[in-house]
Amino acid sequence: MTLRALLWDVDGTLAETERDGHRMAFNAAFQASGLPWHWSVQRYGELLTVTGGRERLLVDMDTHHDAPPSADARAALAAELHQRKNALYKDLVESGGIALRPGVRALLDEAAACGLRQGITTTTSRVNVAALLQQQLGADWRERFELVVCGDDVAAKKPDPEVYVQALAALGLDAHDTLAIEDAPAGVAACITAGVPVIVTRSIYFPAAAPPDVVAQGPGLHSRRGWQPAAGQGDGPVTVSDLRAWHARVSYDRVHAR
Ligand code: XBP
Repeated sequence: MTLRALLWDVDGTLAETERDGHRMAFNAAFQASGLPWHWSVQRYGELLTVTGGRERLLVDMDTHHDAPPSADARAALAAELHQRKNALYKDLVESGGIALRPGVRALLDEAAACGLRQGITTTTSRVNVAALLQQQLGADWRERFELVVCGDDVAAKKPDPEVYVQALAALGLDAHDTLAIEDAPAGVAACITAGVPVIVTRSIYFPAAAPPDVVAQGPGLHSRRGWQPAAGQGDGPVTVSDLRAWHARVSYDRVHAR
């Protein structure tokens, strides 16, 4: 059991995309479509238990008396709004409105320099991942990642483990040789079901403690402070050596639990 690959979640983990990104774009799409709907910061937080933007729209429509009555018409409206939202989200990220979270870029670079394989494992749409990472990492962003498994690729989104199952198959690695970085309970649940060790970088919408079966959890990759178990010495950002130390604990615990 050696750490060979990092699997990165996107929304909330690489960047705080939800409150000031997807939510704003959804609201702009409602307005552009002439709908009087609006998702407050709080309401959007409630809706984040539903993964996938289109799925989120459909769940919310159940609360609107002015939503179309038939399932087919609702599906068509959700698809139209989602497409509109994604275009608006792209504009927003292309204007530089959403930055990578502090510490992310440094860890991406260090992991690459150390020869760790890296992949993206997300329930968001491919167009949204591409828009964000092209803006933040440059035109060659795709070369940094051996695989990008998105919401478009799976039949069932997180908390279903499919995104991780697909990633492991593509990498040809055992789950124990990887480490995922997630922020949300649905992502953590997907990892645990897939047997992928996971660390949690808490985010705006998911500030609460994660379940104890995660490998480590803390306030962000920008600082070693506040992580449980403790990261290495000093105030600097989380490094590959911290990831390796956390990962080694899992290996040790698994071997000694047998
Ligand atoms: C986050 C999600 C996504 C985004 C919106 O996924 O649940 O649905 O909120 O993206 P993850 P789409 O944390 O796995 O990156 O509108 O493209 O679905």
